[in-house]
Amino acid sequence: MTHKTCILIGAPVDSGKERRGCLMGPDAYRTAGLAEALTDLGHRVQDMGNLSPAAHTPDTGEGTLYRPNETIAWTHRLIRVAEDAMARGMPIFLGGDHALSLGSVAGVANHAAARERPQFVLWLDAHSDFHTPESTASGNLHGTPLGYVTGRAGFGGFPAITNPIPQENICIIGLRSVDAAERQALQDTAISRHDMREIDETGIAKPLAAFLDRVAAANGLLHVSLDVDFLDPMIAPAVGTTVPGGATIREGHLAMEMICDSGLMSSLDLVELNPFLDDRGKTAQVMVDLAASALGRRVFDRPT
Ligand code: 5AB
Ligand code: MN
Ligand code: MN
Ligand code: MN
Repeated sequence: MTHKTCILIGAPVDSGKERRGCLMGPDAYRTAGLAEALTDLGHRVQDMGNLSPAAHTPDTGEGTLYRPNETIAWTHRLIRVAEDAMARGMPIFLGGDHALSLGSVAGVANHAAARERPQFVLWLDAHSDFHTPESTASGNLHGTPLGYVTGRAGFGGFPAITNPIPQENICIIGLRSVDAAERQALQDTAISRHDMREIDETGIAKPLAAFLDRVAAANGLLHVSLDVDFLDPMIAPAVGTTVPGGATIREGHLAMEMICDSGLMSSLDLVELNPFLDDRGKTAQVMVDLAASALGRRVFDRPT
């Protein structure tokens, strides 16, 4: 693969849900050797360190949403950082919980629109994250990024979405926990959705290859958002929202290798790692290994 400038962006967002600990994620990825793994593959690596949210009024704890002001402030900050980083290389957002993707995805979409390229999003997650602040029952905004970036109503107070991601440009793989309100809202969308039953029946390669073909045919940019809970909790326990029956190591690596072979990935989120819940760093290591696979690591040189 061609060598990239990987821009590591520490985004210790921890406001997207009540259970704390995702703020330690960026340093866990560094400790597990992410920069070294990418450098060994021949990439240039720039680490921007850890960001903080824009200035904001402290959250009061009133209302149904958990820490909205802080998440809004992160969104402002990350949109700008994502736009800047896209002009310089391939941003890799080190989460932080999935609320960071309100900003990362909105920002990369702005960049794509300025370059007149269609933006595509691959969402690897047990959940669909398609809530709005009005539909969420938990009040946890890490369940809303796909709702936000597709331009759903109900995000008053958040930065306005200038370049919504078209529904047909989104593919979710790994689903096994979708709330009734999300299911209802997703029903009438063109978002491609692949649950674990489908993966069990047909394998992960089929829906992923079909999506990557669509991205390539449209000359699109591809943002990959990898939620730790896409993986089975047996191999990736360090996440607050474990759901049994997730992707295996083999499915995870196959997906990343196919993404690598496509040459399409232009930005990446590594989200929801909670090192406080990890088992001797094993989840951080799995996530680093998957990122390395997406950027060219091969355990075996296949004859062509
Ligand atoms: B994650 C749930 N749908 O809204 C909610 O981990 C879970 O970023 C959201 O995918 C999970 O609280 C958000 C029950
Ligand atoms: Mn998620
Ligand atoms: Mn999830
Ligand atoms: Mn989660």
